[in-house]
Amino acid sequence: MSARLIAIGDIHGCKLALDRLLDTINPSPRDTVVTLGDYVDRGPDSRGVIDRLIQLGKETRHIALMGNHEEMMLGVIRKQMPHDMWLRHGGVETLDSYEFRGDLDFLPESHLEFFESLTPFHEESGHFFTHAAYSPKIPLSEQEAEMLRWHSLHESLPTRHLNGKIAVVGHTANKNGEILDHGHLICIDTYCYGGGWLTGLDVFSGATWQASREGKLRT
Ligand SMILES: [Mn+2]
Repeated sequence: MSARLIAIGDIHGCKLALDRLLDTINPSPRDTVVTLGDYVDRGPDSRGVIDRLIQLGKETRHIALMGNHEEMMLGVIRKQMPHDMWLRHGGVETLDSYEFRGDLDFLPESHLEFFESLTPFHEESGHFFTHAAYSPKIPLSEQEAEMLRWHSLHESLPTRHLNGKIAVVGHTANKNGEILDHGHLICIDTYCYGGGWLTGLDVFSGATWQASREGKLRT
């Protein structure tokens, strides 16, 4: 089997969905899996999701992007941001999953290492990957965090990036559960925590996999 380049959308604590998706995709050491960020918050088991992603890095080549939710959480842990915005956006569920008792030091060392290793974008062959969006006329290495991690496609849809490659992003939830494909830009946030699906996409073959928050595969 030839190596695959697989993107996985916004997980948001949906561990059962992630388990089912990875069991089905069954990535090999020769495959690459790019997770697009927003691993934590809103869903029930952020801690379990991070455990599984750390394990994934031992099974395949795993590229883990940072989402705006990891940015918020790290901002609070590093005391660089007030906590209220994070808590309003699902941080309470993350703290519950870590059995938070009031100490900001709640992350296990391996998890802190994982969060600190997250990357802002990934570029490979004819594709590039960001959490949310990008500025089409600015090189990827010079993009603002605001565009990479916060920009909603409902506000505006970027035109093709100057690198000519196809963008694969998450962040803007497609609440109907379907992948949004504009040709030059594909959004695979299909609203898993809210009743849609967690989506995996092999960008070379176009193969897709989807699993629900309860861990049921879409057939
Ligand atoms: Mn997001």
